[in-house]
Amino acid sequence: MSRTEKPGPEPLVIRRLAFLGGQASPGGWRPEAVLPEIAFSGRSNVGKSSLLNTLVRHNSLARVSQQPGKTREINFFAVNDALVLVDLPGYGYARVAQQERAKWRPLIESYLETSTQLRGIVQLLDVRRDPSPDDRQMLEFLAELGVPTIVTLTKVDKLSATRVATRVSEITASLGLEPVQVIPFSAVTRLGRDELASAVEELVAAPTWRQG
Ligand SMILES: Nc1nc2c(ncn2[C@@H]2O[C@H](COP(=O)(O)OP(=O)(O)O)[C@@H](O)[C@H]2O)c(=O)[nH]1
Ligand SMILES: [Mg+2]
Repeated sequence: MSRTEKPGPEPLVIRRLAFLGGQASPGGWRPEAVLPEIAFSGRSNVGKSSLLNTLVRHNSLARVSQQPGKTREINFFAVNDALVLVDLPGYGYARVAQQERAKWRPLIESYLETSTQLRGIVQLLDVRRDPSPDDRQMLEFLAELGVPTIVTLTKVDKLSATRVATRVSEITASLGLEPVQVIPFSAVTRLGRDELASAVEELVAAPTWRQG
């Protein structure tokens, strides 16, 4: 994956978008798994809805939440009848009742363990914050599963370019990631949109990582 922007057609041109529905519980309804799926994960308020909307150039695909922790279902969106973007529930929001918090982990884990069409995960982290224990647990879980993972560092417009570069190196090193796995992103300036779109296309095109 190249970091430099290449001239040419933009990656992942969106011709058709459709909301397929939501999954509320492990083993509950979910759309038929026929298209490759890319899932998006991160703590509440990290900027996941904003990133999804920026990725598909659509202002209200995923609702930008005024109430963090409110979206507790897994939402499925078909793109171009070719792939499905999977919006996992935001986790780890302190003000969400313990009972609610106990629900997201089994839901997310069962999705990740059983989705036959899953091709990769985009894990979101706020560029300004150190990864939380929940973030680290999620990344460890993904590493154990062996699912290809891209990390986007969100809200980079809130820091100077110099500070962003420092934070990108710090977070990449502290999580033991490869630099090509990490994409700085801003829903405000759209920085990183095309790089993320290319990464998503590559994940979709790659053969499945699941063993037999
Ligand atoms: N400055 C800035 N604010 C952002 C960015 N992405 C999200 N936000 C803000 O962060 C808050 C949470 O965003 P949202 O997309 O709802 O996060 P979610 O809970 O992870 O879906 C909202 O107030 C957004 O406007 C970004 O790239 N830059
Ligand atoms: Mg959201």
